[in-house]
Amino acid sequence: MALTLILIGMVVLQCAADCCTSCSRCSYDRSQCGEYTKHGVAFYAYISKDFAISTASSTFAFDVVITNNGNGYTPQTGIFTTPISGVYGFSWTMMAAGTHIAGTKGDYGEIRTHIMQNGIIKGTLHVDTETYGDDASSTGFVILNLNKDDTVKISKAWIGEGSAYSNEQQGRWTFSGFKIA
Ligand SMILES: [Ca+2]
Repeated sequence: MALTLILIGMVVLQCAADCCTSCSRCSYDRSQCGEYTKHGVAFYAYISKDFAISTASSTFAFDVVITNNGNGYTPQTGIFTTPISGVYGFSWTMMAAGTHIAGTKGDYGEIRTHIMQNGIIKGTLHVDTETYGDDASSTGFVILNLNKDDTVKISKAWIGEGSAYSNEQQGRWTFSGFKIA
């Protein structure tokens, strides 16, 4: 009897876990799937300060987290790890500076970025300014089919030059995403 109850309990627990990613496998109450169904999967983060583009690491770590429902985004690495399979939208914004605000010299801000799914390029943005006081900004949006544990990140695609703004006055670098369906 006890063994039967344990086995039933294990099946129910397994069923609950599966139903957060594949509800067709059992008739479990999805309200028990916790935050995935209560608040969806959605994140928004930005970079906290201006920086020299040439010294930026290969993956941008958007260090200030405003929203992180489902805890898919990790600010220390800049990587979103898909908590539940589905269709997702992602947006990112970058801002090149027409000043040397981060201590750079020579040409003003220029940078190209890729949005990567599991290391594969899914989108590209490029900004460039050559004139003092003339800034450049660009925003991209992509829709991706993601499996659980797929990773999405913003990568530096080229060494770049000059400074980047990320502040309250001139604008910020941002990275956001959300589950559509
Ligand atoms: Ca430039």
